[in-house]
Order: sequence, then C-alpha cells, then structure tokens
Amino acid sequence: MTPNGGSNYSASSIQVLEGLEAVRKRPAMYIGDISEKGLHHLVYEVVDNSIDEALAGYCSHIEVSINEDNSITVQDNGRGIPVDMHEKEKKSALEVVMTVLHAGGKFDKGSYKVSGGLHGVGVSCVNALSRHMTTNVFRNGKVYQQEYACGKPLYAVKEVGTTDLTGTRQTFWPDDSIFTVTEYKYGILQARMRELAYLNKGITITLTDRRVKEEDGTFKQEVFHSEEGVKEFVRFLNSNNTPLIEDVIYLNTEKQGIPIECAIMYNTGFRENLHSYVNNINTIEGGTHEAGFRTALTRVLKKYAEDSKALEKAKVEISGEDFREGLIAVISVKVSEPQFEGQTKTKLGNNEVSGAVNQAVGEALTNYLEEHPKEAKVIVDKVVLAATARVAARKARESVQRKSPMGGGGLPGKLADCSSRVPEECELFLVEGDSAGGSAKQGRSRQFQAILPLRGKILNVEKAMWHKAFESDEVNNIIQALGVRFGVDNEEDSKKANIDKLRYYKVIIMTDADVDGSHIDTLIMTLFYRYMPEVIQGGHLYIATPPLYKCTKGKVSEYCYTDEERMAFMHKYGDGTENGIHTQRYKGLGEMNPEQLWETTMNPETRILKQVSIENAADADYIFSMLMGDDVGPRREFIEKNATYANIDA
Ligand code: 0RA
Repeated sequence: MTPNGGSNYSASSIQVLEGLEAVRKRPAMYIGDISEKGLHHLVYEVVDNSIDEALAGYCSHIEVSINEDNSITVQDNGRGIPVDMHEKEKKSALEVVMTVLHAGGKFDKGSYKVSGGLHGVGVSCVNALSRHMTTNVFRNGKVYQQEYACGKPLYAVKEVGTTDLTGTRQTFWPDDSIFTVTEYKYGILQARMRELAYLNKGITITLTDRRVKEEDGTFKQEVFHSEEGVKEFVRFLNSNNTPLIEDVIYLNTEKQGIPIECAIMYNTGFRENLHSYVNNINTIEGGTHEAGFRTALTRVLKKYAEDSKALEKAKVEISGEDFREGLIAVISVKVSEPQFEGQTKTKLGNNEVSGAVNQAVGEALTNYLEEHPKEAKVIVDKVVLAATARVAARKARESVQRKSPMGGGGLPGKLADCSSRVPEECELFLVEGDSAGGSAKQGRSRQFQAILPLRGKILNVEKAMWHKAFESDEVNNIIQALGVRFGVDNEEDSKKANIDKLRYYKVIIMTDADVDGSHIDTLIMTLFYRYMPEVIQGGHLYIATPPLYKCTKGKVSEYCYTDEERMAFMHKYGDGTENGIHTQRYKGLGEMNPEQLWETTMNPETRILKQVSIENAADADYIFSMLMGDDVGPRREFIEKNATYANIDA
C-alpha cells in the first residue's frame, strides 16, 4: 500500500485514502454498486477467501447461510486466519486482515491469489460496509473472536472457547444506510455457488436459506459439488438442448505456467455459447483467452475439413463463425497477474494467454478428431450446413435491400418516432398490441418518447435458425428502429451486433400485466439476449410496470402496482375489507386512456421501470434455453416457482 520510494507525505496520505472510511464514502468504487448487485457481491468477496484457501489445498468445505434477518454466514474448514501479532501493525493478524484494505494475507508473489471477485477488494471492504460483523477463527484448538461495527473493532481479538475444528467463520449484517436493497435473493447466490463448485472441482459448497422452511421442517438447502469440473458444467448448460454428439471434448492442462481447463460440446442449435472465466471471474467481454480458443477451433476444424475433402464437395467458403454454430463451451484459466480491460473490466488483456490457450485447445481437439472419426464427420457436416445457410441468408438479405428504395436503412412504417435525435435522452417503447400502441402514441411526450407497436407474440428466436429472425417483420422492425447493425465489426462474425448507432438509450418493453404479457416480455428479452446482448449489457433494456389496480375512497384515489399496495390502501382508508373502497382492476394497457397510461407507466417522474440485467450469464443461458425449449416439465416447474401473475387471473 505504501508506494516504493514515495515521500512520507504521499505514503501516509495514500494510507488515509485507502482506509475503510473511503470504502464507506464511495462504496460503488469498491463493490460496483450499492443495489442488489453490490449486496450480493459482499458474499462473493467473503467466499472468495475460502476458495483461495481451498485452492491452496487446505479447505474442502464452505458453508454459506442466508440467516433469518438477512445477515450472511460463511464458514470454511481451512487453516483459519492467523491470529498472532502482526509485527508492523502491533495487532493481531486477524484484525489487520479485517480492517486494512487489501491486507488479504496472501499477496506475496509466487502463491497467487487465483480467485477474487470482480473487484477483488477483500474482506475488509465487506466489514466496512456492514453495520456489524463477527469473525470466529478455529485454530490451535481454540476459538478466537472479534466483532466490528462499520469496520471498527469493538474489542481486541479474544479467546472464547476450545475446539477440535480448524477454519474461519464470518457473519455480517450489510449496512442498510448504505445499501438500497438489503434482502438477499436465493437464486442469485445459488447461481454463483453452483458456478464456483463447477469451476473449482472437488470443493463442496453448501447453501442454506434460514428464512425458508421445507415441508419436513428443515431449512432450504442445496449442496454444490463437482468431481468433473467444467466438463460437468458444460453438460449442465447443455441439458436443455439436444446434443449433436454425446461426447464432451475436455482438457485440463497447464501451458507456459497457465492452468487451462476447457470443455466443448456441440448441440443441434444455431447459437454460439462460449462462457469464459479468468480466476473464477466471468469474462463477459472476452479477451485473449477467448481469442486463443477461437483461433484453435477454426484452425483445427478447418484443417480437418480440408483434409477430409468435405469443403470441396460443398463448394462454399467457410468462415470462422460457421465452426461455432451449436457450440457450447466453458473455458477457465488461472492467471497470476491478470490485466482486466473493457467497459466492465471483464476483458482479459494478457497477450501470453492467447498462445497458451490456442496450443492447449488445438492439441486436445486434434487428438479428439483423430480418435473419433464418426463424431468428427458429424461436426464437419454441421459446419458445412452452417456455411451454406449463412451464404443463402446473405444473398436473400442483399436482394431485399436492393429492392427497397431506402437501401434497407429506412425506419419501419409503424414507428411513431420522437423529435429528439439525442440517443441519451430518447426512449423507445415496444408496446403489445395496436390499441395500446395507439394510447401510448397519444399519451407520450413526443419530444423524447417513440412508440413501436408489436402485433402479438414475436418469433421465438431460441428455436429458429439465425437468419429466420431477419425474415420476421416484427423482429426486423425492432432492429431497424434501434439502429443496430450486424457483422460490421468483423467479417468472421456476421452475428455480432454493433450498437454504436443505437438511437434510443432506453428501450422499454410495455405489455399487459397478465400471463400473455409476461410471455411477450420473455420473447422480446430472448431476442435481445441472443441477438443483441450488448443492449442489455449497456443497461439499455427495461420493462415498464403498469399498475394492477386503481383504488378509490371518496376523493382519494391511488394506483397500486402490487397486491401489497392494494392491501395497504385498504388498511389506510378502510377497515381492511373491500366495503366502501372502489377497486378498478386493470386487465390490460388498452383499458387505460392515454392520460392514465402516461401518468402511471410512461411519465419518468412517476413510473416504475425495471432494468433488465444479466447477473450470471451461464445461469441466464440455461434458463433461456429451458424457458424457450421443447421440454415442458422443467419449464412448468420454473414458471410455477417464479410466477408473479399466477394469482391475478385465477
Ligand atoms: C493467510 C494465512 C493463512 C490462512 C489464511 C490467510 C486464511 C484466510 C481466510 C479467509 C477465509 N478463510 C480463510 N482461511 C485461511 C494460514 C497461515 C498458516 O496457517 O500457516
């Protein structure tokens, strides 16, 4: 923390800046944000320390609990954080770890800290952002304890008992004066713990929700453990798709000192799904490890296809992307000093990684193809088919664009555009149905709000070949209105969306608050997730929240967006029953006149917008392929568990 050769002044000032007060003043700088994401990030920070202990070979089990009061406990069976005196600081090492920023204890070179959340800020940050934290260390046959308030120790580390165990237990209560949300979501932690178990094979992670009792009286609990690592991960991710070949192509090796684990499957679908990780961090912006992977895949498959004369017969030019249709893969590398770049700092920059991955994947793939000629032929046939379809689609698109007087670049006729041309202030509403579209057109602010009515359910792009989406009017209208262009960045990737010319920085899905409406929401979100994830990643996609009720008592009337709000109104203005209070139930957007629609759902001053985000890309991938797939069983189960509207239409 003290810069080499720095003057005393700068050394001490940096230390002051790096104190825990700084974390409390600018929490977002350390954990990303202070809403749901940041709240869950606290758990990841604490768990990461235990993962490091496990990767060092000293810990096999990590228990994570959401407690009844929304505090979190993380316990591991590692060596326990050392409690002896820290020479320089004249304090227990435990206190230093808990109260000094970046004093993780393992920053000596050589033993690299391989895990470490996106921000990698350490447990002291969690302590600073918790109104209370309790640490117990089980070590030397003794139990040690220290407690903190907002990061400040309440007493020196003390012995509180004896034990046979070793390990560390952390319990923290996130500070509700800092976080805008303090309720933990099981599903978010579940997705991350599952992912961590797959990425670190052999470790057992238990997740318990003490707020929820099962029918047998025990708490809700899941155990995550994988013996096969990313090989099992890719099977899990592919479980809602039909595999093209049953095998998983798998490698677990080290090249140039870089541990590389990778698993590859092909399915009968048309999308490419590459999930990459560096030190357990999901690198959604890609980087050198992904580049190495793609280069190897193209190089090896192309050579195999050429040697087998399959390409000559097909008479099409193969492009890199053709090798990735139906590909589903996980690549996980451990890099000792990772350089993270890009907008969200999730793009790996280290050049040496590209060659290492290229070599590792190349060798494994070459071996696999040589040893499995039948499967190799199935893959190559699929590649040829992909190339043929891509070329045919391009020809069709070019002929359509030539016919159109606007050269293909015009805006859709159904779009009621806004007058502003400043994307930052412009909003596009995607509205279910022509009648609601009409109300929205009348009710909107013409200056910055544009309306695009959609006729009913749009194409389910999850099940369609790539170019089919562009043959659908509704989908084309959305793409044209947005100004999104495909394949302009790289000839090898005609599927990549470019949003540099995005015409609206807020794209708002506005549908009825019923089952059909939520289905349309899902279809539109799938379109964005699969074709234009950049729009979601950029924070541009939102869902409008129309009210469910208008409750009136005498002269007072209020819009209610949830059943809880309606109950609250009845308690406030009535005797808790429906006598005397008039409740109007809105079944659809069309029942509201333009003024009401503006007031309740479109006016930035009063509306509620939900921002669509991808918390966990692997989990989102799994859920979308399940929701939009052929298998009815898991879909029904998911919808029953997550149904918001279930009680409304009953
Ligand atoms: C530094 C040194 C040693 C253990 C740890 C850190 C450690 C930290 C955490 C945080 C959560 N769980 C943890 N488990 C261990 C061990 C030094 C030694 O025993 O030689």
